[in-house]
Amino acid sequence: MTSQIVEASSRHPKPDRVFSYGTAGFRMKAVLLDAIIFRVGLLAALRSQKLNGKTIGVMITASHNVPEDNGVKLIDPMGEMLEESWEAHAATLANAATDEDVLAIYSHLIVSLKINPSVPARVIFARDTRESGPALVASLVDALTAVGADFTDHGLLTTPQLHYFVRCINTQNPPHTEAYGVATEQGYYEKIGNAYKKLMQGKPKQGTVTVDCANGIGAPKLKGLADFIGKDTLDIKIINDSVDVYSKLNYQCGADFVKTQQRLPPASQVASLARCASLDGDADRIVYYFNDADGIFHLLDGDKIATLAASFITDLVKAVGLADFRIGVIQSAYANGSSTGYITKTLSLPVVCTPTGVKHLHHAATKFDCGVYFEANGHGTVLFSHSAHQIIKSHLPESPAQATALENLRALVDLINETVGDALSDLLLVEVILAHKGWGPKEWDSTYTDLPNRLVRVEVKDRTVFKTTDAERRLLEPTGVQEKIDGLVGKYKQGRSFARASGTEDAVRVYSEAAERGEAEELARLVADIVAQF
Ligand code: G16
Repeated sequence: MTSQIVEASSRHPKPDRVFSYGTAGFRMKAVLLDAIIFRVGLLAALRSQKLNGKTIGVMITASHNVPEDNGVKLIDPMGEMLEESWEAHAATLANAATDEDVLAIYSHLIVSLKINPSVPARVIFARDTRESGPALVASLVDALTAVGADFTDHGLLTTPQLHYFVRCINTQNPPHTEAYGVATEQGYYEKIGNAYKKLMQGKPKQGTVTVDCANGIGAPKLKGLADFIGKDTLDIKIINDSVDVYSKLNYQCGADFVKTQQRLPPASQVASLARCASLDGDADRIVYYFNDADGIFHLLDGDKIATLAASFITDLVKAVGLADFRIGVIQSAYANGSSTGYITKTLSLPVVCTPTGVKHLHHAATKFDCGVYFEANGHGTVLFSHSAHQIIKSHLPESPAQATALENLRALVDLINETVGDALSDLLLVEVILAHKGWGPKEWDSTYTDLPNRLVRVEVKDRTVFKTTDAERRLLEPTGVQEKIDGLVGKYKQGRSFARASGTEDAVRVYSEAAERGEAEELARLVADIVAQF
């Protein structure tokens, strides 16, 4: 096998640069990725062998990035992101200078991680709709073939669908007692679609929801889900579904566009107060929004989804009669200050702040019976702990009202994709909650008022010089920069601002909020000016 690895590796020469495993795996211009994908294939096989042949997922996507980019993320057996300690192994392999070095590092990992190379490796993979996808799949297959791994190509899937498949496969046999579902697209549609139908029984129609699919993989998959559910229960209009025109992916549309531009995607033609939502390129993020009667745009972002879900679950758990059930909300530094205040003061729930990246939020959410985690950009889900699952499954209701609430809670657990943020599952979750509360987007929006905020992308010479602390809310380096930001922030009422290097794009992100829109804009501009000097 050793000669196969060197020979196969020689077909995937490494460009002369340093690669790092970022917020969501490796992500860059697709033309640079061939060698990385090959080496990630080697690592996926090792990861599976280390975990005794459990199935590992490899998703080829660059999510919200521009069409010319691509990327790769690894999925661990329960559908969660790759364990953090292995990110360093991924980076070491990715940066091996020669084909012989690739083999040497691969062999070293077998020894140092005590991997039994005779254990069969099992890997499944999928990709989003990008033009560069098929060639990168070929690089991955080359690696998996070289090491004799057992693999399945699932073609085009959303990222969360692949996460779901991985968990289904790894939980289908004993000793697992909680099979997650059937590892097919039909199985996915049935699990979340049936749960949605159950939760919508007897609820009045809410009018059409218009969903912008960012011209990505979410479009055909949402159509599949909507067809399964049926028009009578899910009244949906899909826009931006041109998956065959590669250049349109995420262009003037999608969750990232709407969140950063704070306006409707141009293709969206909707009446005032109509519910709208946007997915991103691999359908793991969603934001809602609407135009009010005066034509003013209102964003219902990840914070608003988190607060909606947390308040609904709190009420449902009370209605079921579950005592001592700990619900918590996990956010990142981008969470609007008003949302954090609303969660702690109005909902009386604890809030945890972690660095950016769902891998961090997901981990923190596991510490609660029910952890609701969302990044403001719309990436998130809800987790129920193992014991919460058991309690919900075995609880005996003491009244008809408790029995109904319990049925709803059980259906809600099925509706939610607990492996990772899933725009399709989150869309149905929001639709269910609004229907149960009898709310339109205006009522939802009025729960609290966001502080005016601004998110700016700043291109710099070298983003790696920006080092942060305190869940990325403060800069340690370059020296002196944080003091300058503090000096500016102090001048604005309710001012807050931070800068951090993106882990998915070659840029630094600056976030600011303040009591007045003009002030939030000005603060962001001034901080961006400081950052741009590096
Ligand atoms: C990825 C991560 C998210 C993160 C986003 C932006 O999203 O999964 O957790 O918020 O990148 O990260 P950064 O600010 O470091 O660029 P996606 O949807 O692009 O996979």
